[in-house]
Amino acid sequence: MMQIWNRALAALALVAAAVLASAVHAAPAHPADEDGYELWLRYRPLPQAHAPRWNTIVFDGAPSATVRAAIDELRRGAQGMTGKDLALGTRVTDGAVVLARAGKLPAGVDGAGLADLGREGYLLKSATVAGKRVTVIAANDDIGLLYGAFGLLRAANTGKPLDRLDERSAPKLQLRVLNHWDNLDRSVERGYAGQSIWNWWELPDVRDRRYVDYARANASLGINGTVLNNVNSKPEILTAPWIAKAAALADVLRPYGIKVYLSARFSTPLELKETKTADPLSPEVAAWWRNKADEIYRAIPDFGGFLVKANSEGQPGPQDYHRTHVDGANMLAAALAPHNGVVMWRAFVYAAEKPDDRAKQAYDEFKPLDGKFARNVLVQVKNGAIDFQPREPFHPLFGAMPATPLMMEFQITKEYLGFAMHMAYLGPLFEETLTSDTMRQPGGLTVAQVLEDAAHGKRPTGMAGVANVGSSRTWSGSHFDQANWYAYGRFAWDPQGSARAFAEEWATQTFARDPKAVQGIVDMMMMSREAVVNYMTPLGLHHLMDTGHHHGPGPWVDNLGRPDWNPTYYHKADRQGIGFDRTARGSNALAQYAPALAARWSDPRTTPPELLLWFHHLPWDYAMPSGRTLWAELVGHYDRGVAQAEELRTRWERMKPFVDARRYDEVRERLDVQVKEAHWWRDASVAYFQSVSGLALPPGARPPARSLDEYKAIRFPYAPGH
Ligand code: BDP
Repeated sequence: MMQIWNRALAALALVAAAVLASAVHAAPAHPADEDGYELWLRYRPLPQAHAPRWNTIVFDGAPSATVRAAIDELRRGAQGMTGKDLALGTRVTDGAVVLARAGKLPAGVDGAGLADLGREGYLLKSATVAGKRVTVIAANDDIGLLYGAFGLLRAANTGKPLDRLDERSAPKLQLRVLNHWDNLDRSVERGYAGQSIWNWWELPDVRDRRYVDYARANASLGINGTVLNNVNSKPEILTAPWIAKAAALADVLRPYGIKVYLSARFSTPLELKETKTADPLSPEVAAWWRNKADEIYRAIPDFGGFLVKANSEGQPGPQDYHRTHVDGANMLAAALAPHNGVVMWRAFVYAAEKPDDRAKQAYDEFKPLDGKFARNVLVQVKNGAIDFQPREPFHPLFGAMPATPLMMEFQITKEYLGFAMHMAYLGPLFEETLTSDTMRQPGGLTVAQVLEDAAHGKRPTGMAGVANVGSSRTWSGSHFDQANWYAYGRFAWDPQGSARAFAEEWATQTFARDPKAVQGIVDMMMMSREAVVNYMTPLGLHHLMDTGHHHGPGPWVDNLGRPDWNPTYYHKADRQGIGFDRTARGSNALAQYAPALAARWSDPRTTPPELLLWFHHLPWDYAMPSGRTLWAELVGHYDRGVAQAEELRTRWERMKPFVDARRYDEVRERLDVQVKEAHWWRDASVAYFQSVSGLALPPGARPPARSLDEYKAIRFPYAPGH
């Protein structure tokens, strides 16, 4: 009996083994689990046909730390993509990657145009040198070689033909900067990715290896500056212990071409009790800042400069002494000028005491100051006139201060677009702003052109992005939020780039090279921001988020200390209609735009529907181009947003075969949250606007799941980032 059993079991085991074996052969190899730490710098094996045939890295001379970083990255990339290490050499062989500074190009390699590419630009060329097939990375400076190395790895990683390379690239903006809103206690204002990556307590002695990976990621995009601390700054950051900490970070970041900047609190000397005032015109104060700058530059010889939030949201500034932004900025600029440092002076100012439309205040304060700032001051302007909303028209200051360098400020961390929980690829938002025509010049003048300042080549240019980087293993709090860091960096390099192209690069490098996967993921990314606009703030509505933490809907909030913090201030919904009248009949914010544009947007019929309620207060039964009433259209947008969130989840399910189980599940979990919260946003908003309009729901529209009072009662006492 026993034997029979044994034989039966053995036979069963054989069958099972055979089934298992065939299953193993039949199933596609599923990618191994990943945690996202490698970002887009994943160098996975390439199929033979596309794999680079590199075997040596040739560099003539003693490599600097920057060249060593380039060599290390090329070796890392080659190892990952081909399984082979690259030898270092000085003689050109078949399959060599030649790193060459201008003047040291191998004979026969055409370096035409290199001189025009500046310090940071590079050429990538397939060439034949002394009968050997080589790949040349050429640049005027070592940092260009590092950027070129990353460019070459990106080309390989995204399947570009490597035997016909002929690429030239140079950044169109000079300062490409991340703004960390990181506090000295390691919390992060509007941070949804854990703590600050700067471990201030352990610095300067302990230098987390992660700082190097941060530097690599930024250098791979061409980001060349980082403001280490929050714009809501503390005086201590400018004291000796913190300067030493910043200097340690600067040492780590320097080989990667990244300069360190600090946010300076305007009242620092006064608060440290080292002066009796912070008045920018006081000689004592100016001398204090000069000495401070000298002290910083002794520790950090290539220190970038100061970012300043002054007279904004309660921060101190020159106006406390009846001085102007120019007085304040130029005083700091004078302290930095001997060291070639810059001041990035923020135009994000508004005051509750002013009864005027908040959207107008930055323009009103800054436009008259055009041309008065010192040469090393950039005025840093948010993309829109309110505050990083899911959609805003471009800020009217762009194009309106032709004699002042304007620097763009985007927010990469998604304070108003679902934190790190909702998928919202910001590429289309960046692109929409950058391609907007300010109409300030015959033939057009886009925001990107204003930033590039083509007409005045000699002045500094730049772009800032409020970072979404933290201590989270994924860096950005979620896998897809990494794409926003990526796209920001690529747009800072080329403000005329394309959101879709950047998404394709990112998805290919980050997730999978299969064209079906890339197409599927990119399509999701490209629809995701509009989905958020639809279920949060459609048709030009804005700032409807709940108080303080800005998580979830709060269109009913009307009890805050300042009127311009209340959502009711922004939507102005009543029994008759909805929207902010910014035409001549209302706040006339439209007059801040070029006349031709103001004329176009002053008529609701010629205002793009996506900006309609930003500029117009309209009756609920206003007839939309679709033939529906405004009310029906509004509810329709909320419904579409919910459907799009659901669509994102369905599309992700189709990506399952292409993505490792861990990242698949982690994204999927968040998409479940997004669907749930899209419903919440839609239902709470519809319930509220219905209570105001008193209108019945359009035919077929689903009634909100809960009562308005239930939505109003929801609280989030420990929401992150606040
Ligand atoms: C708002 C944020 C606030 C920032 C402010 C700013 O809610 O935390 O301090 O912008 O940019 O969006 O200064």
